[in-house]
Amino acid sequence: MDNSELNDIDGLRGTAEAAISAAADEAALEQLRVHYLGKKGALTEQLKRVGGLPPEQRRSVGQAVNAAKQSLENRFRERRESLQTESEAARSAAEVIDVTLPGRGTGLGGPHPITRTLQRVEAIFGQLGFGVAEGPEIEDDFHNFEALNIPLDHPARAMHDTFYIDEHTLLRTHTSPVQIRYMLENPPPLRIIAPGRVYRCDSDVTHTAMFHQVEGLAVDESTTFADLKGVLIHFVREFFEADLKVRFRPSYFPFTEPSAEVDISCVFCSGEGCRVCQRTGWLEILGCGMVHPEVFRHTGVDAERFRGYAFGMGVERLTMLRYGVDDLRLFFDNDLDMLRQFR
Ligand code: 2U9
Repeated sequence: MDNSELNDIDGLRGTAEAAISAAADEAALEQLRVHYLGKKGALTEQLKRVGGLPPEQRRSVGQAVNAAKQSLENRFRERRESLQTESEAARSAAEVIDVTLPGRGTGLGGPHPITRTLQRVEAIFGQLGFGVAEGPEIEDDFHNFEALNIPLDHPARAMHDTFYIDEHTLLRTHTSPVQIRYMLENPPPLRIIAPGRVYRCDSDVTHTAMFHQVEGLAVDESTTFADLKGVLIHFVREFFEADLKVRFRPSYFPFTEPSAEVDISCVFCSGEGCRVCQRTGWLEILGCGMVHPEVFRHTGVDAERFRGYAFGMGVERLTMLRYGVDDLRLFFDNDLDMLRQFR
């Protein structure tokens, strides 16, 4: 028997095995497979030649080619599997998350300055026994005006610059309708504050069409103007954390009688007189009074038996005075450099 055919096959197999072991990746391996085992591959060509050999050689050469083919196929499969394992390992090594690395920063936000003021006001009155009441921002004529002793022909209607939705429906111009609703549903004694958004069709440098108010209402059998003074003086000193002077000036509101406006000694110049207080030494910060009997009549409260006081203040103004913000519009621009200062 001629051994040269068998030697050729062994040689081919040896070269192929070395190349398989050296293949760097799956693509290179696939190229090798085509080269040796593909339709026109080296080993395939050998197999095709078997038929042309002398009969006594066919069997042994055929068996040798088939054995080589079988063995190379196994080598290819093993090498492919190990290359896949390697590349999988490399990929997961690259994806590893180092949980010990410092974080990127969480970008914590904070409450808006108006929210902070509302929280302070609610906390101070909360300690005095006032609950928080809320109501709709879209109101009707009765709750926003009529029940507050502001009839249709009252000049105060014009002062309110109302946004009307239709003849009887409007955006509330103050939070007073909240107290009206509360009195209609709850018998006295009562002590509530009503914080929230209000709307007036009026905007310039010192007015925005939407702003915030906190109003308060206390009704009991023996409530007096002296109680009102005590509560408000306590409130402003707590709110500004200063031993401010407070004065009550007679004023007029349709829903209170008597009525007063409250000034505090200027928080910027301690009453010396400066640009903010227009050299007066005083800053006006709220309005108040004893609930008008007409308001009690509209809400079913016995005005012979009960009396009450009420007050109202603008939240933007309180916030500007407490934090020294000199432009109202800064509250509504949502500029992060501004807001971050309140974190
Ligand atoms: C009821 C009865 C009486 C609420 C009051 C004021 C005085 C007042 C202004 C302050 C600045 C509004 O934000 S502002 O423009 N408010 O001066 N508010 S007494 O009186 C009421 C409320 C509800 C049932």
